[in-house]
Amino acid sequence: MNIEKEIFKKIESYDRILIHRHMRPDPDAIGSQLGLKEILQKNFPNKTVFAVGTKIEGLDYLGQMDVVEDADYEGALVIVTDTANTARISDERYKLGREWIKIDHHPNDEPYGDVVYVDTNVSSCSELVARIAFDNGLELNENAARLLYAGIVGDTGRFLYPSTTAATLAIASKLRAFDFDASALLRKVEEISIPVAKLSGYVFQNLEIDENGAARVILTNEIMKSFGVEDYETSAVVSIPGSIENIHAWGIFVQQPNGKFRVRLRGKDIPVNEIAKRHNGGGHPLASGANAKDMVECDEIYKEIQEVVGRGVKNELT
Ligand SMILES: [Mn+2]
Repeated sequence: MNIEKEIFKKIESYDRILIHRHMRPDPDAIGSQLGLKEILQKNFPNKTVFAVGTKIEGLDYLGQMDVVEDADYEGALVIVTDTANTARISDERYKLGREWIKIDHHPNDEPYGDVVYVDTNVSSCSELVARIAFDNGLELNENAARLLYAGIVGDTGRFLYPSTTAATLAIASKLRAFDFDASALLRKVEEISIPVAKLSGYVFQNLEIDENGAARVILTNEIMKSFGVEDYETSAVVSIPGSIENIHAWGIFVQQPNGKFRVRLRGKDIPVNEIAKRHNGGGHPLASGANAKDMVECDEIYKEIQEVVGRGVKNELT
């Protein structure tokens, strides 16, 4: 059976559907989750649909999570969007449903769920949800279009990254035809606070760049405290090195309250996800996350970035 048909068969057979997404959400996690919720509510008005997950810091303009009880999962269908592995699912109660479905665009290293629908060729999970909706003749409303558009904009860096295809733009165009203020939405997606603006200055000033174009910056607890910035706000500075000439790949090392480091790895044109996998993480070829227990491991990771960049640059030249 066609996988989309299989998903709709499941959706049709349940009265209650709970949609989860990943921890530390970004616009694509929220956009795909809440966009799907809007679409299901509009097209299946007799079903109860909830969006579940921890409070969404800084993304309130997209929407809110629902408050649910454990009992709501009884005999219910769970759908998880934009989440590569179960460890990253926000709110562990996803386990309480009767059946579950994975809808995602990350490499399918952990194919969890009764139905697994992963397409790594789309820019974002929001693009995938929109495509499913359009291809199956589902109706959208303004808010669903706004949410999915925000997700696509977020994951493509405003249509900058190579994951932006002709199909992405065709879907974005269909979404944009709905009556919402896309300009105001994009400004909101890109908006940063004054403390984060000042932290951005720090990143530009202190970025270590090697001769091949590998780069890193380390944001210790002390530095973040001095700027009055919380961990979740640092996502806004991750793309900064990508705007600098000759930089190919980089890492942003953010210390956590427990002293360990969360590492965001990015490549402009050189994959970094193998490095992430070696250090307790994973993700897309050009956008991954890893973990480092201390400064020694941070240095190891940076060395590995330097190696892949060095190799990449050399291959280009020979
Ligand atoms: Mn995504």
